[in-house]
Amino acid sequence: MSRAYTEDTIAAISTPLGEGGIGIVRLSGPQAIAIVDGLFRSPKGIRLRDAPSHTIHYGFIEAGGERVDEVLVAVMRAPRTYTREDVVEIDCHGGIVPLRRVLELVLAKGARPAGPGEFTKRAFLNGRISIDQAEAVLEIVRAKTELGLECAMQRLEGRFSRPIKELRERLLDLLAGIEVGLDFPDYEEEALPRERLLGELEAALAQVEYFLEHGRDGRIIREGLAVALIGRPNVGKSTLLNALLQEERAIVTPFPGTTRDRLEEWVELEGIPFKLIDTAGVREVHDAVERLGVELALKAAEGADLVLFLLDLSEPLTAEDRLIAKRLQGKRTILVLNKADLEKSFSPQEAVVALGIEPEGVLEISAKLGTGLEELKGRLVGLVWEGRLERPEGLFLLNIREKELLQRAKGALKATLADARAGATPDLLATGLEEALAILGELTGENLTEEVIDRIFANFCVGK
Ligand SMILES: Nc1nc2c(ncn2[C@@H]2O[C@H](COP(=O)(O)OP(=O)(O)OP(=O)(O)O)[C@@H](O)[C@H]2O)c(=O)[nH]1
Ligand SMILES: [Mg+2]
Repeated sequence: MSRAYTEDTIAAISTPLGEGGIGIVRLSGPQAIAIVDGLFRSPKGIRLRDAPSHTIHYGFIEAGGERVDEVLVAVMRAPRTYTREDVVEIDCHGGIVPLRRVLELVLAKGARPAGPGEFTKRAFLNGRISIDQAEAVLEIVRAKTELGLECAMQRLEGRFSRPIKELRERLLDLLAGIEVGLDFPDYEEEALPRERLLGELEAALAQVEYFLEHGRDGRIIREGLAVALIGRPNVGKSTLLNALLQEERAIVTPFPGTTRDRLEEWVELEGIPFKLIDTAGVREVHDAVERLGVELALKAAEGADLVLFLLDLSEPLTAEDRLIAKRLQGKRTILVLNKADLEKSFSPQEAVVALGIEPEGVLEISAKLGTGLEELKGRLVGLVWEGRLERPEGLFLLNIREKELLQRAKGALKATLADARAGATPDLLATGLEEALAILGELTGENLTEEVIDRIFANFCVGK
């Protein structure tokens, strides 16, 4: 599979553009060293083609006798490189214009512009990393939070692919055992005792289920938990948003109907990203624009993972509060009683009874003074972990593709186990196991089709 990819040499600017334009032009492929050698002049007369692997050289990129940029060039020879091919990195210092010019020059000398993620794709195709490690590279590039980054790093280290590979090995052994039984029916009992077959299948199923279970929070860690702030006008939604963000992000006024549009902001609590959504106050309205805002607010509530339903403690409950309570039926909700710094008009119990809701929790806060906020934050974090006091290191970030494959692997293993229990023929068991193996092979990248590979790498940016 790797041969086609080692024929040409690719090049790209590997650092984000902008900010002074200092950056790296990276090349990978059999011509990488020769191409750069043709453009590089060292004051000491060093030729890159003679340079030992993993050395850095100071000099200039020149074209037509003219200096284009002052550079440091790193020479890394296959196979101990990112792509397992010859890799050259030109560290440019002159800014964006010379950086572009250097790239043009290496392209003119025969390199081809790299596609998105093509360096990482080569690392994968040349067997240096597994597909989930490649995806981890992508995740690291995009990681929004510390925890997301940590999980991505763990994947890069093979935390997920290694146990799947081991599982595959064990199933391959099992299949071999079954096939011995197929080829030599007389030895079947010796080759693979029934208890071992059942035990192995059960263990494999349990492991796949473990991955599904512990990968469940992957989306939350990567994308954040969406929390909508809902309430009638003037209860203090925007004030609470600002207090949680610790900045004046949303406009707050004493007048009802201040927020017209939904506003999204990210806040990180104990490493978990929360997407806070401030919304327009919900009330009976006649103005078309405002009605739109109200509908948007209720839509935000529907789409959110959790709703903070705000009430104003300083005023009696209103028809609007009841209307909102009705619309929030069945939604995971924390009831937030705001303005606790003022004289209270009702108790938490009274509110719950009057509104007829079953919230995950009821908290009294003062968004204005900041009291009760720590408890609210603790509640948010606690809900994410849902009492399964699993440490973050125990989690796997699963993307949709992996989840789907795990589900399918689970189905195949379950069916095979049921067959085995029912005393199915070795033939049938072998077919079931082969199916599970093929699915697991897709997970580790051993069985990926060209199309899937291209789709995965298309998500990368050029230069990675
Ligand atoms: N005393 C007191 N006043 C508060 C508190 N929180 C908010 N307020 C005040 O209540 C008023 C409305 O606050 P906002 O945050 O704009 O309320 P909102 O729910 O976003 O209102 P809309 O955007 O109109 O729906 C402002 O005058 C705030 O200063 C609080 O905890 N205590
Ligand atoms: Mg507001």
